[in-house]
Amino acid sequence: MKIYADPITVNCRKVLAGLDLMGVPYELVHVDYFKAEQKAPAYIAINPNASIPAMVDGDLILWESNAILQYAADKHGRSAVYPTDLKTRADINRWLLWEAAAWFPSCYVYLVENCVKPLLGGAADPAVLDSQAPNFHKLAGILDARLKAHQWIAGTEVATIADIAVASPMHLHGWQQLPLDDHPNLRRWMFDGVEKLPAWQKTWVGEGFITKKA
Ligand SMILES: N[C@@H](CCC(=O)N[C@@H](CS)C(=O)NCC(=O)O)C(=O)O
Repeated sequence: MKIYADPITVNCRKVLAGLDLMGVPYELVHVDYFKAEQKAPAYIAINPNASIPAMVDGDLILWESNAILQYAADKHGRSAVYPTDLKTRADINRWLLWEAAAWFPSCYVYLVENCVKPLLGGAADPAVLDSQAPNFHKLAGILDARLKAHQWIAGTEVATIADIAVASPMHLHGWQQLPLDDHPNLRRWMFDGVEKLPAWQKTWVGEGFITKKA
């Protein structure tokens, strides 16, 4: 299984951490995001969206990070991290869709304003952050309520691909300056749960979008 990715990005870290969580081997093909290699014709032939990540496994080409995790877990029978019982699976699928459709776009605003813009020599626009804040708190409140009753998102004994997927858009939460103070269960899950997972630590990304600790 080849994974085309740049480990610094949200959706690439998601796939790499998820594959590590499930213990599935892969070959990383580095696509340099800041060199815009995702826009090169050779890569667009794999992923016409010109976005990363993408996966090639034999004759199967797959893009969409959550679809890659679902496929890898099913192919390798990793039912602990992607349970097969009907209701738990439906619940996890729901959180994966919610992450892609609602959570990632909201967290991404903070990533762009507080990380990417300053890194490129610009400055965050407070008006953009202010206008996103109500939506962010609505979504974070939904997640916080779920985590009040559960250690992990899907109510399982161990972390699942739902935890990795939903944590990924906030992977640089400090640098993103995500307003997490009002969401204690979300904080506990992220700080004492996800960030303690070896799979998460192995795919560490720090301020400046660096992937190696000094
Ligand atoms: N829904 C897609 C989103 C992929 C995506 O947006 N990837 C970003 C990096 S996290 C990207 O490559 N964006 C293209 C660009 O900024 O040029 C997925 O989950 O795979």
